[in-house]
Amino acid sequence: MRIFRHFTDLPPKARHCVVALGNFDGVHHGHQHVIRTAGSIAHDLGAPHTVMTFEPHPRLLFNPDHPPFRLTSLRTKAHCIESLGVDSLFVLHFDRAFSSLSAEDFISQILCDALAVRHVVTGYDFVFGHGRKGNPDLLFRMATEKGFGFTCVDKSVDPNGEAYASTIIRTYLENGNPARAAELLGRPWEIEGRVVKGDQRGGELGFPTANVHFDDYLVPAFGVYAVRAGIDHGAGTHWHDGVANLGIRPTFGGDKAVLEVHLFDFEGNLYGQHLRVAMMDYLRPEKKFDGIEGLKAQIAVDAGLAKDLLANMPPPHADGDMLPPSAGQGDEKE
Ligand code: RBF
Ligand code: MG
Repeated sequence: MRIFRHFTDLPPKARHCVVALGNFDGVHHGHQHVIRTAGSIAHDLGAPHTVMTFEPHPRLLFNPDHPPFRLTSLRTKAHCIESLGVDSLFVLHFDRAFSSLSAEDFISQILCDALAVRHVVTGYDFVFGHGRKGNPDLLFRMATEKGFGFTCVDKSVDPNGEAYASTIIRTYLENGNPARAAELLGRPWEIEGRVVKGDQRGGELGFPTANVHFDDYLVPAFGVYAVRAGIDHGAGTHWHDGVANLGIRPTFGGDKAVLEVHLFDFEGNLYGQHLRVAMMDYLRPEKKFDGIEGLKAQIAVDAGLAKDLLANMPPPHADGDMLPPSAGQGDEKE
């Protein structure tokens, strides 16, 4: 998959494409359905299958004080999109200047002039352009006028009747239910970040941890999680089972949230490396202990529980790809 950070001077191979358009934070089941719909149209037309997304998330520009809400880093987003068989990903920088472009100009200058799109696919609730005035109705109208195709993908619900939506997934994560979030995402939720230096206390406790930098992410429920930690290995990922604490470590009077991962059966130094931390299950809230001994004993219990839970879950894919699609996706309207 090629990643373009611009839309001018594109190689001819990337133009005349079918493009799925959206913010796609999470690349959840609903997003996957939009992107796959573009894929099957691209296949039928013999055209390149592309995705266009915006970074940083437009909401950040308009509400800079908004607490972090990101479900996927650009790295994870790109990785997920690539695993759907996409040929090119356009990542457009969303700044003030870009946000002042009207919906009509976005369609005519970017989609038509620069990309020469043959077909556009969006979700039913996608809005774009200055003042968020662009929507599927406008795309339908301008598609006829300009001579490209447009498909609007309806809302789809999971087998329990709940919509695939980023906001719902965020709420599950904030409430300590990563297992349910994973069902809506179509894969476990991951925090991906560089391993930074911690305060070295983990060794003393008998549970050395890798501290993962996670500034921009949504902050899920504080507490202890059963995790799978993935280390980049060439084109693939090596996975290790583990247990993690996400929180402020009240026992030591901390105030800044950190993610500390203890990997089972692993020895080595991870400083500076990228770690993918898939949150598989939530074990308990974080607690303030009276002393180190109580905390140590509790971590041993947590580790045992995490091992048992993980042993009963399907193994991760060695290539780090998403799980295959499942049923329950809605129909699209033309
Ligand atoms: N710190 C706390 O203050 N309260 C906890 O409940 C707590 N639970 C933990 C559970 C696990 C599995 C791990 C690995 C760490 C936990 N910690 C907790 C963090 C611990 O204090 C920290 O790893 C060391 O202080 C090293 O920074
Ligand atoms: Mg949505």
